[in-house]
Amino acid sequence: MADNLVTKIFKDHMEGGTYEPGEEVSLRIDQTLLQDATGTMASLQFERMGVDRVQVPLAVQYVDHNIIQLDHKNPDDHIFLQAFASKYGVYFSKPGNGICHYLHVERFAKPGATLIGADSHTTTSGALGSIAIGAGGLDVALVMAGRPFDIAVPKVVGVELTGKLQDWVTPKDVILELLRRRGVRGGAGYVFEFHGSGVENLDVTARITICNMIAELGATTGIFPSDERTRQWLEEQQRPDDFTELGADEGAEYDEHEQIDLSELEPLIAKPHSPGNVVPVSEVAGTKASQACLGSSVNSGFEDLAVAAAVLRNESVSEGLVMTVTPGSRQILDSIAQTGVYSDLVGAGARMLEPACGPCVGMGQAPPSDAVSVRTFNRNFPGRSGTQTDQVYLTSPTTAAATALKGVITDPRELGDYPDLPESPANPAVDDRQILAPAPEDEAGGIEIPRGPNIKPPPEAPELDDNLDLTVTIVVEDDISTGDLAPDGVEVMSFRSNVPEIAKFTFRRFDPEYHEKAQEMAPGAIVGGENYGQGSSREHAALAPLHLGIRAVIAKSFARIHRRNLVSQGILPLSFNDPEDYDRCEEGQELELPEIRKHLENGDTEIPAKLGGEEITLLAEYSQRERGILLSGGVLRQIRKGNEADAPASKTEPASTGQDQGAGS
Ligand code: MIC
Repeated sequence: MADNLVTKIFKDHMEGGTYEPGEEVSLRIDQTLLQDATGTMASLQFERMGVDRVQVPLAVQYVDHNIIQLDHKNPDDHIFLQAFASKYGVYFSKPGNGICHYLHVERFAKPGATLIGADSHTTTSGALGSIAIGAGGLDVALVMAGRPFDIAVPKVVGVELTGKLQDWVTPKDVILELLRRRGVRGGAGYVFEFHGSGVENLDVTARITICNMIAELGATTGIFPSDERTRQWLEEQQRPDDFTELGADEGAEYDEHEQIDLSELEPLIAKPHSPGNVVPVSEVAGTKASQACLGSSVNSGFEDLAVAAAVLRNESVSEGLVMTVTPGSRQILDSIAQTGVYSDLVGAGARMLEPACGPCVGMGQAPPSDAVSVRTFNRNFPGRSGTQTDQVYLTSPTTAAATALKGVITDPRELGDYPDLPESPANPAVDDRQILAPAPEDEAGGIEIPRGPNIKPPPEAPELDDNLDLTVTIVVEDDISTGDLAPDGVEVMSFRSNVPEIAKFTFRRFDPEYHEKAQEMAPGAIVGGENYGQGSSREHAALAPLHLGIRAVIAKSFARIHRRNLVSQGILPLSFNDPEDYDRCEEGQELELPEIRKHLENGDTEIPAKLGGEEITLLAEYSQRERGILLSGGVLRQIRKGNEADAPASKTEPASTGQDQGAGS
């Protein structure tokens, strides 16, 4: 049978289950990735699992998200993470070394490998032919402790690429085109596999851009075949042995199809406040912009920065605009320095930032109130930039550079002839000295892990009660992002290792006093619309509500990673049987879930509930594994129960490989 690439890699890594779309399978994982903003909670949870050393072939901890170091909080987190990594067998990439996604593709990703990372843009490594999936920190910690990753088999969309991009049109326009067609909910439950004659016209930097932002479709991940471009990249990265040619079998089938003729694309832009709000640049051309930000989590590769530098060479950024440039890694910074790209950008007046996520997650460079900021980043959710009244547009490096030059949003094709670009150095400066290897196992026991005063233990849910009597604490709209639950920006992100503090910012966009109200109403429920919890993987978006006493979230539909995080933390994600019941929900209403424990134990999918005294039906569509976790009150409590049950035989036995144990499994 002719398999597509996704199926091949899944089958090659399956340790249990049946390969049928929608059915859960257990995948063996080759690599894990943590970054600092998700890594502290994941590490604290890993410590509770009682494992001496990571059980996965490669685990990496990057420090890239919060390196503002406003006070002791971030640096305390960094030294905690460094010591943790050394003790437990994790590679540690120091702050300033680069953004996890770029670094992972440069130094570690491999064709045919599986990677689970506590960051939704882990998908970036699909550029090298890995199955790379974003997950919550606790899920990554479980994999680090030696468990497989349980996931419902996704459907595969085959995206056939033909032709070649025209001058000024870029790989960013390819992913924006997919977002224009399908929107931010259009990828849920799918992996996007790119194939066809146009693939060879996209280099690895281009593939990085597309795979990074596939997360914006709500997709499980995206993947390119491993071909001659991949071989070249791995050779330049001095990792030729990591290359294997990999692709779909001749005549492979896909569940759905998309076709993109690269030569027909035009420059595109996502308007505020959603990556799915895509229009041709020409439609908004002429809009005055105050800021142009290039690079960061996506579009910070050598080719991205080189084209912007060529546009700005011997020119100056517009008087009314500030431009920032963030290279993706130390290696890219070195390449742009060697080739004159750096000096062209500096000469034009761009502000050069260090290789880190930076403004992409609101870590500095917030735009002025109500101002238009044109960014090559991946998300423009309201307030993510740090300014509550921001107007953020997402676009390509060529459109951002043209805009920086003119001061108004500009279709880059208006600039005329395409400039000459410097060649990327054939041998970039590969230097792993800032990626620290862990201590040898026999020395690890003596390592003390420093814990600054801002590092607090993560909360845990209680075991599920027989009945739940809750109060609806808030009713929110469609497409709530995890940034609404645990906001971005310097102030809030410095509390990523302190759930009680970060919980004070939950839903502040709608109600700055929400945290107090929720605690008064506890135990509580949240009511949401479609795609609840879209965006990031941050499990703080589940941990903060948990701390505030939330026991259930009822929504029309959930974003994949956030739904999984709710389950892992013992919060019930429920959906409406009749979506019109959403309209009857009001803050302060009572929500009764009688005999909820029994319903979960029985495997019932339709749950009777009372909302404000009226009977409604809710859907509890869980796998057996998920029921076990929810009954136990979250994964950690479930593991402890399992360990206690095993205690006479092996008291210190860690969470070993195998399915989660629990009442339902
Ligand atoms: C993002 O782009 O939203 C982030 C910040 O990288 C998050 C991770 C986090 O919130 O720590 C993500 O994508 O998962």
